[in-house]
Amino acid sequence: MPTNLPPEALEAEQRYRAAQSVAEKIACLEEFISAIPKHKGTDKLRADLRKRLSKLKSAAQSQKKVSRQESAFRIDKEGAGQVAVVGPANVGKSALVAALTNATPEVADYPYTTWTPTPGMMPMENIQIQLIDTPPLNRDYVEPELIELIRRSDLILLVVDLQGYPIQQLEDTIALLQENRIMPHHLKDRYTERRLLTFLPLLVLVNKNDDQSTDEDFEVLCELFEEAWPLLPVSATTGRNLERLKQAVFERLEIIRVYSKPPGKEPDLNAPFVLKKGSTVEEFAGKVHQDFLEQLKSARVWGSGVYDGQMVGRDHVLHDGDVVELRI
Ligand SMILES: Nc1nc2c(ncn2[C@@H]2O[C@H](COP(=O)(O)OP(=O)(O)O)[C@@H](O)[C@H]2O)c(=O)[nH]1
Ligand SMILES: [Mg+2]
Repeated sequence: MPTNLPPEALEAEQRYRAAQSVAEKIACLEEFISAIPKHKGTDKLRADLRKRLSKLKSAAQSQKKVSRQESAFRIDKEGAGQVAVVGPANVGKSALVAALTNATPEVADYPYTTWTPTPGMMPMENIQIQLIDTPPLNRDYVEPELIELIRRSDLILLVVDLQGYPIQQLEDTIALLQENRIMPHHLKDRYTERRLLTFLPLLVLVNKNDDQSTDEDFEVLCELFEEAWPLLPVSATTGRNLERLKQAVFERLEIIRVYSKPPGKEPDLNAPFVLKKGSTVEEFAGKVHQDFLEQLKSARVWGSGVYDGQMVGRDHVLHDGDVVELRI
């Protein structure tokens, strides 16, 4: 670095070196470059600094792209499944996510406490399922990013308030989802033209069923809706039926847990591999390791529908709780 730079250039250089953010660095570097006198002795320095400037600018560009992807509504899937907890305001979505997961979304008795989605992990026996607390779904304004979040999820938990207007809440929310081409999976047969539709399993949580005093209200709701919708009465406040809720979520995700057993050793029953229901030995092998998938010679299974340690082929269908020994 030539030492014969004018003081304003040296000052600009110092500011550039002290800059914290990329944007600040770019601004200071531009200032620094323009403060350097243009002559042969500074040609190389100016060329080097301009190169650095263009690198910084492209870094800033890609940072922008990344932050667009990192919208609060884009939540990476974690655990055995991603479950969107949706519904109108004040029905107890945040309270349920707080009661079931490690997350601490704000719960309050006025509407619109929740503006951005909050994910949390719900333990279910030996696996973890991701629940996402979401802002209220209502007709005044439907946030397109919220619809896309729901569309990407594996299961919808539609929450209604038994002490409020559960019938209306259920009908309105279903209508809103359907208008956005998100359809309950159990009604798939009704649709012949399915190309633009997303079918998702759905479970209705009838929240604020705190104790026996509201059971009758739930019975009424059942008479109206039981045939059309799977309803589960719960209470975030008293914890009523939350264990049943976890089981129901696991079942509706249609997943199975399969354990890998190294030859001559015991399987690790705390570390299941999670697969879609109906998965085969081959698909399990692919989950365990690419090498197993390619070089699988034989497999033995302990579990449902087989005798202990039975040899099976690649297309043998596995069940929840099966133990598999892969050999290559
Ligand atoms: N009695 C009763 N109140 C609840 C229950 N769950 C939530 N609440 C209350 O309902 C209000 C709204 O809850 P919140 O979780 O913020 O609703 P959200 O807008 O759907 O997220 C709060 O005052 C909660 O304390 C419940 O199971 N029983
Ligand atoms: Mg909320």
